[in-house]
Amino acid sequence: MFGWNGRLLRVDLSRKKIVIQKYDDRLAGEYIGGRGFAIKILWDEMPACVDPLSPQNILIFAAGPLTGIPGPSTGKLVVAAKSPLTGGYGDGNVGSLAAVHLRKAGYDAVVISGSSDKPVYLYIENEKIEILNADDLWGLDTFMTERKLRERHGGNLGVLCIGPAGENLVKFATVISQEGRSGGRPGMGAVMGSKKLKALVIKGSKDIPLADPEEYRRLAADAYRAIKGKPGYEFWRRQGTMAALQWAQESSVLPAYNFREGVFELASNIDGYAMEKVKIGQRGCPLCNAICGNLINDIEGEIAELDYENVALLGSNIGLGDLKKVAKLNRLADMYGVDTISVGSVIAFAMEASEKGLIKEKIEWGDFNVAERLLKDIVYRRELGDLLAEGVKIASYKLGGEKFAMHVKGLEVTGYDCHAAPGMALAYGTSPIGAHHKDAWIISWEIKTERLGYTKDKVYKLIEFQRIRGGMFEMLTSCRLPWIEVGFELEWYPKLFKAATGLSVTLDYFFEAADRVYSLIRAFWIREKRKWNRGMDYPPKRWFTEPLTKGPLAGAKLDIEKYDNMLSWYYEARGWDAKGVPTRETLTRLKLNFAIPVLEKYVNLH
Ligand code: PTT
Ligand code: SF4
Repeated sequence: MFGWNGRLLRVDLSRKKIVIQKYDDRLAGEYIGGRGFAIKILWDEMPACVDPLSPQNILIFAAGPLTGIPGPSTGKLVVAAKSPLTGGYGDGNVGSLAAVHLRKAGYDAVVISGSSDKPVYLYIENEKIEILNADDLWGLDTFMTERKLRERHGGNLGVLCIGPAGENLVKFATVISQEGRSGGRPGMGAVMGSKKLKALVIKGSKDIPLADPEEYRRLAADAYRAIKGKPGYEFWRRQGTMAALQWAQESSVLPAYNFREGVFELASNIDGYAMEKVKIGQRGCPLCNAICGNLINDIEGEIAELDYENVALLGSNIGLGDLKKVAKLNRLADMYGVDTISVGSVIAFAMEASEKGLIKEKIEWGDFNVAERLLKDIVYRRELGDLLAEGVKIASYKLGGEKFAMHVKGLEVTGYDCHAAPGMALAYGTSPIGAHHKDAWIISWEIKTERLGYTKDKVYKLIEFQRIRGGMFEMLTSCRLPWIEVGFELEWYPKLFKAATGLSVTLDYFFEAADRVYSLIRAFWIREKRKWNRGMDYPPKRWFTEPLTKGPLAGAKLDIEKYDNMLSWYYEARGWDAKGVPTRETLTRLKLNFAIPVLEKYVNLH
């Protein structure tokens, strides 16, 4: 086997048992890596309907066959588990030296089951695997944790860790690396916390087996050059994802005031150009030559890293138009290990709930001090923060306000308002983890084409994006931004894949595996929820019921019947029935026959 290491590292924290396991070639051939490995392992090994915060949940860190091999943006891995926020499949993609070291240590994934009774961290150095005491790390923020572990074990290694949010089981706690890379929005940090696992420290020194190392090196060097030569490269290095803010404002899709509006009167204070004026540096993931994390000094003079989503959700969406204050909220989220998008969304929800009298406390839009206090109260589960730490869906059940609870399947919506973007609304509705744009950021294409149309073309384009982004990139675990943002062609990936694995494939190979993974993730949701209906694939009510009142698209809202039509076309194109359940024919075609007897228990399979 080339490209893949062919080994999984299994750690049972309850029994303190460590096993290095060779896996079947078919797992690599049919599921490739990353998200593909994660869903297959969860399906096969996690008992149905377990509490996501119980020892029976399985936490997986999975890389792909290109991960860690010097080549464009291969320094990332997928972290996955059953989500405590949604109760369905959850994952995230985090850039980290840990991804590189995991592969150099000779593993493609770490599979963690059980839970420890005392705080521990996992130390992996090639074949030396230890479960070490973490009493002195418990309670520390993620910056401090990583610094301490580096002091203890040396600098040349990778760390993935949680902060107090993960320890306190905040449902949208994430896993953090390198003081600013964050992954696992649907509460992967809380799953780690429930296992009392503070960190993974990974140090690898082996060569990753390559089918044609010379060819790989040549291709990778050409590929890096190709990225650098793209016309958009220089601007990307200047602004990174922050360039999206001005575009979002001009396109009326910038979330403002809990997604009530798509424009924000103070947008120019927090956009990419405002950021450039105070930018002090850049940070990024390993093995990337298009690094995109923008560093500025926050309101306290501390270094903070900014991305579009963070600024949209902790800025315009809570009515805050001061970049240095937004940067402080962003830094705190990274330090405590909590997702910026969900925390911004629950704060916005609290502001609107206060405005509407659902909670007594006066919480004004744009009030930085209250936002900061709420963020800390969420992390430490104090007072109202304890409820908000459950996510916007549960908070709205308890407080009222379901009409303005901005989530899909329990995961809070990322940075794109969809009052006037039906294709993006469908992307959120059908994303396999809840309202995330990572699988299909169709909105830019949609705005350039027939923006307000509810067309079959849009549905097909959406599936094409899901195959590329949610499929190929999440299985390879390579960063998709050089492709979508800088114009690095997709055709490079089968070439790099061949030099790494020796397998000659076309892009269709990745897309077929993507379809398999999408249908298996859907089967997982049905198994865990024990029922399914099309309502699960709907975006938040607000976009159908309350039109935009500001900006050039004032008056726009989604049409529910037309959305429902698009959803039917989507199901048909995926080979799912009218309720969104994969049919027997689809499951058989995608080599998922093993899911048929399981699904038959819960739904009427067609
Ligand atoms: C991703 C989500 C995003 S999407 C952002 S900003 W973005 C937020 N970033 C957070 C953060 O920062 N700190 C924090 N405490 N919480 C955060 N939550 C939010 O998490 C990230 C980049 C970005 S920046 C994007 S688009 C791309 N995402 C990729 C992806 O999903 N897959 C892939 N193959 N490549 C990707 N490349 C880009 O990576 P989640 P990162 Mg992220 C500070 O994790 O759970 O998927 O949510 O990983 O290493 O930080 O890189 O405008
Ligand atoms: Fe990381 Fe940005 Fe590079 Fe992607 S483009 S690998 S997110 S630094």
